Parts: sequence; structure tokens; C-alpha cells
Amino acid sequence: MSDITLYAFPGRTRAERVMWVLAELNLEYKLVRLDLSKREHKSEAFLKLNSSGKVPVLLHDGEVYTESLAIMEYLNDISTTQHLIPRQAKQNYLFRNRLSYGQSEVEAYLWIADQATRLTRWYSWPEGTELDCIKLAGKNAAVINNWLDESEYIAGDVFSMADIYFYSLMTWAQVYELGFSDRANNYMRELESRDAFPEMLKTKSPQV
Ligand SMILES: N[C@@H](CCC(=O)N[C@@H](CS)C(=O)NCC(=O)O)C(=O)O
Repeated sequence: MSDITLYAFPGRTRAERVMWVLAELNLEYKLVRLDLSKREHKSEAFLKLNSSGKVPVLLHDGEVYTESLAIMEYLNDISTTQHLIPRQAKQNYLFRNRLSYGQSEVEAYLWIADQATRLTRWYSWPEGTELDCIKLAGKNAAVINNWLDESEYIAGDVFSMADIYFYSLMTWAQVYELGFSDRANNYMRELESRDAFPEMLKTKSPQV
């Protein structure tokens, strides 16, 4: 039996995306919540696992895996039962298209908006950066409404890892009061009703 450990923080972070994937794939794991106040993520021991001192970090049979999306795809690869990434070429293209868009056109702006607001202790951005980022993230988030008008899920008509990723982005966008269509809000409620949905993701507390 494989041995999986996931490192996260006590609050909501990018680690919950990974937890959701682990639950969907029925993979058992041990969860280690690092103590942020003690800066355990910058300890010598943790920096040996991830030199950037960030979560999520996954250990699988003694090997280290970092970067939330790469970890999610890796877990899909090692699963012998369910699959959350479409294999057929055109569906797989759509899946990758959504992930790529989410990373470069939505998450990038949300992350800089976070850095320019609640993370100013560590990051320094020129005045106005937050508003510019929120405007761009909002414009791009509107594209999500269009996708959901055309298909049941983010990357077509089958639930995939892209839905897990976009749920995480959409709740993050809501921290900045970016609105979604009724259809998009219903889609989020449907995802929340999945058995594997981690309750933690419903909290609107910001990502660290
Ligand atoms: N691109 C990385 C980002 C990881 C990241 O920024 N994690 C945050 C928590 S969501 C973190 O560990 N922050 C602590 C720090 O930057 O010191 C991923 O997707 O895994």
C-alpha cells in the first residue's frame, strides 16, 4: 500500500485542491498542518522538502512532489481506479486549455492582488496594483460564465480535475467580490454536493 503525506496550513490554501483530488480518487493520506505562527514552512526541515517554503507538498513513498496542479495530475496518474483527466485528445485539449487559462489569466491576477493587499508584509507592489489585478481577474472570470453557459462542467460535460481547480479559483475570486452568473453559482453548489467535496473549501477565508 502506498504511503502519502500532504503538508498544508491550518487555514484555506492551495492544499485543499489536492485534498479534494485525493478524496475523489479514494486515496488515503496523512495530513500535516504546519504551524504558520511558528513559521514551520520556513524551517530547515521543511525547506529541504520544498526550497520555496510553500504548501502544498506531497510525499509519496518517500519522494517529494510540489506545485498544486502538478501534484493533482500526479495523483491522477498513480490512481488505478478513477480518473479525473480526460484521455481522448480533443477532450484532453479542452481540459488543458482551461487549466492554462485559469493559471495565467485568473490565478496570476488573484495572487498578485493578494500580495498587494493582505501580504504587504512580504511583498511590495505599486499603489493601484490591487485594483488593476481585480479588474483583469474580473474580466477573465467572466469567461467562466460563458463556458458554463455552454457545458455542464468547466471542460465539457464530464466532471474533471479542472472543476476542482476552477472551484478553488472562483471562491478565491469571490474574496474580491467578483460576481458570477446564477448558472455559475448553481454549478458551484452542485460541486459542493459531491461526496468528496472538502467542507473546508466552503470557507471564504483567504488563501495564504
Ligand atoms: N504555485 C504554487 C503556489 C504555492 C503557494 O504560494 N502556497 C502558499 C499557500 S496557498 C504558501 O505556501 N505561502 C507561504 C509563503 O509563500 O511563504 C502551488 O500552486 O502550489
